[in-house]
Amino acid sequence: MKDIERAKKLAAETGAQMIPDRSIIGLGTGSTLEYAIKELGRRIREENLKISAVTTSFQGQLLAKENNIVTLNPMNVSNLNIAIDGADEVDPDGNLIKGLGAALTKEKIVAAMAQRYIIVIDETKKVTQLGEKTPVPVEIIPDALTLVKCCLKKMGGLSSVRPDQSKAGPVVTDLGNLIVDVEFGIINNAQSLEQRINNIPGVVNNGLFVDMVDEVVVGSISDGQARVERQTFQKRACQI
Ligand code: A5P
Repeated sequence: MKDIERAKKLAAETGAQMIPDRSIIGLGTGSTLEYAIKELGRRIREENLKISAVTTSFQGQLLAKENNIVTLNPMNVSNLNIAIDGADEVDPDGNLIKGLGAALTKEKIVAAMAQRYIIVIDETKKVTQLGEKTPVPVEIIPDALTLVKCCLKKMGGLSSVRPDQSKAGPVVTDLGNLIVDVEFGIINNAQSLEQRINNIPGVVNNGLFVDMVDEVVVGSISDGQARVERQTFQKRACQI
């Protein structure tokens, strides 16, 4: 296994071990979360853990099923004890860019429902400022494409519709929408940008997650040794 995969797996398994028994949890999406869900499956088998989960994508739903995790309809859940997810960029304040897996809207709903929100990443996801490596993914209703691109341009963002790698045409999200990836360069005020993007008619939500995280678990490999570091933050954003 490559070092980066070992680092992801270590962070994900550490995060999954932080899930308490008898909790209702939120499960994010992506390759790091896949390791976390498998580790939860192991704990259910070996430790007889009793948990149920709200998932954020078809991928998560399928993985939960394969790993004997009971899934719940989020409409029937008022809040979650804890949620765990990956991220594409994490800044020193615990703010995130998410959505390279196109599941950002459901991921943000789950993050807002969770009493504790844990992010698991390998060290390549750490940045000094958001926007260093990753564009901001924005989920939009297809009819609004022209309007949204125009508004984003006025805000200094260069947008492109995300193409699907396996079919001709764009990625269509699990919610039936499009993803526009927007290059803003370095982002100096993520909170204001998150709100301004969400004010554009036709935008469902965007991949900036500001002041939502309680803890980031970072896996790294150095000199062949696997390490894990945990950082905690003061969450301020909405929570139910
Ligand atoms: C899904 O929409 C994303 O927000 C993922 O959480 C994020 O892209 C991290 O994915 P990986 O763990 O695959 O890097």
